[in-house]
Amino acid sequence: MKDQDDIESPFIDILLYGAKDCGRSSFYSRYKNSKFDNTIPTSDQYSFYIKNIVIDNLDYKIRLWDPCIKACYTMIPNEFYDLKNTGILILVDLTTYTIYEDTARLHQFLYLHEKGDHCLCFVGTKNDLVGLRKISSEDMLMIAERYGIGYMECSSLTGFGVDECIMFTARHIIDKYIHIRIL
Ligand SMILES: Nc1nc2c(ncn2[C@@H]2O[C@H](COP(=O)(O)OP(=O)(O)OP(=O)(O)O)[C@@H](O)[C@H]2O)c(=O)[nH]1
Ligand SMILES: [Mg+2]
Repeated sequence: MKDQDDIESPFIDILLYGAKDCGRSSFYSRYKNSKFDNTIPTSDQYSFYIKNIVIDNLDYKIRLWDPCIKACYTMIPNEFYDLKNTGILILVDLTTYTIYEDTARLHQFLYLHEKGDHCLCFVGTKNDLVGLRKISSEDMLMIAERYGIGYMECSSLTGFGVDECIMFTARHIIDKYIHIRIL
């Protein structure tokens, strides 16, 4: 029988979703390397990065996914759907009107996923670009409320909010899926 120390820490899988240039790879790189890289090319294949974290004295492995962009939207790898403890961060570039222009695709995406087994959260990106901002926090909060999911903001350039988005989602996943299985 395995003793407590041998039990492998569970994976928490978090995928970054969003339109081209919404800032997925910069978010990924900030979380991975704790710095901003403005030389990242368009993602043509998916990457993932694993970080060990401790939440409430328990060990977990965060696996962050940066999927590739196909045509003009994120292509979610099939492998992701076979996983158990998953969350999807829907990245919205606050310096464009994409969220208003692409509502059909967003509706379809949320329709496919809201009743699925993923925790969802909107994340407004590039919030350091105050002068270029097109969408206010209030507008984003209203959109998120309409869909019944959470909203956070971040900047991969300054680092503001990036770790918090991951921790918030990880806690949500732990409460929703992992605790339920343990009980
Ligand atoms: N000022 C600022 N620029 C950002 C931020 N995040 C990303 N960018 C810039 O926005 C552009 C797109 O960022 P990426 O991280 O490559 O976006 P992506 O969603 O991975 O793009 P694709 O893979 O091409 O779809 C790049 O020029 C980044 O330097 C941010 O937080 N602040
Ligand atoms: Mg990319």
